Amino acid sequence: MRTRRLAGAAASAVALGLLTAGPAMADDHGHRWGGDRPHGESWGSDDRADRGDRDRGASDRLRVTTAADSADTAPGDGRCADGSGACSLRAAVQEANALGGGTIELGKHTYALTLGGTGEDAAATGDLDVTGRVTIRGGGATVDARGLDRVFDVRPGASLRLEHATVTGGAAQGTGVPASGGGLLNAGTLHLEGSTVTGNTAVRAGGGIEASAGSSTTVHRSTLSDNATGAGPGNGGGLHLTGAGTVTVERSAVTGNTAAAEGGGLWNSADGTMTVDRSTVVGNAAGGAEATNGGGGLFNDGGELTVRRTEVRDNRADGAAGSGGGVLNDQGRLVVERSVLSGNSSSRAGGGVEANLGETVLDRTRLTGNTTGAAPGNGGGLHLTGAGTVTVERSAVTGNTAAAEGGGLWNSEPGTMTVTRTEIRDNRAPVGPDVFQDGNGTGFTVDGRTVPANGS
Ligand SMILES: [Ca+2]
Ligand SMILES: [Ca+2]
Repeated sequence: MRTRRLAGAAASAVALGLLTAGPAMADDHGHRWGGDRPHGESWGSDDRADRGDRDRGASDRLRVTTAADSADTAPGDGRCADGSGACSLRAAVQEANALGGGTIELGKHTYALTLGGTGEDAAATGDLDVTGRVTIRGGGATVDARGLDRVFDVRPGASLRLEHATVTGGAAQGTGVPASGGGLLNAGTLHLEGSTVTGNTAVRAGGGIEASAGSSTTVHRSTLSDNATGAGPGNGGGLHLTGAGTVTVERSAVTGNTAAAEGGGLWNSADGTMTVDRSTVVGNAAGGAEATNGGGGLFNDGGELTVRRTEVRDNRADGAAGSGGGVLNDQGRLVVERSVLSGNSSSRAGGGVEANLGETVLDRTRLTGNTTGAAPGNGGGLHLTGAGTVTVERSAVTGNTAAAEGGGLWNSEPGTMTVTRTEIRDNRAPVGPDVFQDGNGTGFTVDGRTVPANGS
């Protein structure tokens, strides 16, 4: 098998030569993450939270008694009370802030924000500004900003732990930071537990969540769905990170979010560290028209992005030259492990993954059924632009389609693409159905054999 020449029959030779690597990856993969689908699990209470709350004692517990939106009459007096003596969510946040922190308990109701006034940072009007260490036990509550402002604003140095609540109806408007984070803006520490951020919008970035420089954000057993960014510039439909910060998305679902430019689901910054583990990133879309726009599911703007035991499916980079239907790694480091990227699509290149320079690693990952359209349509599974490096090991590249070249994998002329122990078969393209080497490049090897240039 290994003595066969690739030229002219690259597809079949590669496919046959690599079949031996397939079963190990498939078994490993199926075993590792089959039981971790977020939607299959109930939102059980978090043991750590329960312990921490008990330790704090009851004095800082604030039980909300009205769904009305009203301000606390005297923040810091130890009483959560509006003018009528009731404890509203806003009054509880104000009181907790004034005390340095506290635990707020909601009921299974809708708490609508009705006190308008954006740009105020003490929770008196507009969004609910968190300036202390606050835990909100949602108990199935919905907090709806009804479009008057975003919902929560976690200020620098503050922390918010939001459990079992839905955040919706938020709108971040204007320009710059105020136009970011439709549902939540986090400049401190944010932990979402068993919560849903859905139906929020931001003009600039972070339709669901904007994580500011220096922040730490954890999304655990939670859902980011149907959030959107507008066109200013429109990055990170579900979540966007600006500057240095960390974002961890675990056992969560990122679905149906849209970004006008980049990162329909999630967008990572040049100085950011983002990890997505045991999650689903499904049905998101990014509409940017440039070749470096896109990343329907995820966009990495030069930072560190790790995707592990995660399903990235049916995402779209549908702008004119949009690339990276599943993921676009723009000059950063992307590691995808034990994951599945399937059914993603792009207009220009990289139906599954577009790598623009940078370093991209796919390990024990299945790239299947991805497509790239006719603009020009290269690299149905994965496409590398420029002098980057791509490593694919113990993986499968099957059933992907490109309108022009490289149905499975497409390597640029100066690129280095190293593929080992990977099953490559049943991909389709007019030229190089499984693999394609552009120009006179010699950097594309499959199990040590150089893929001949098809583009020369
Ligand atoms: Ca008070
Ligand atoms: Ca406010």
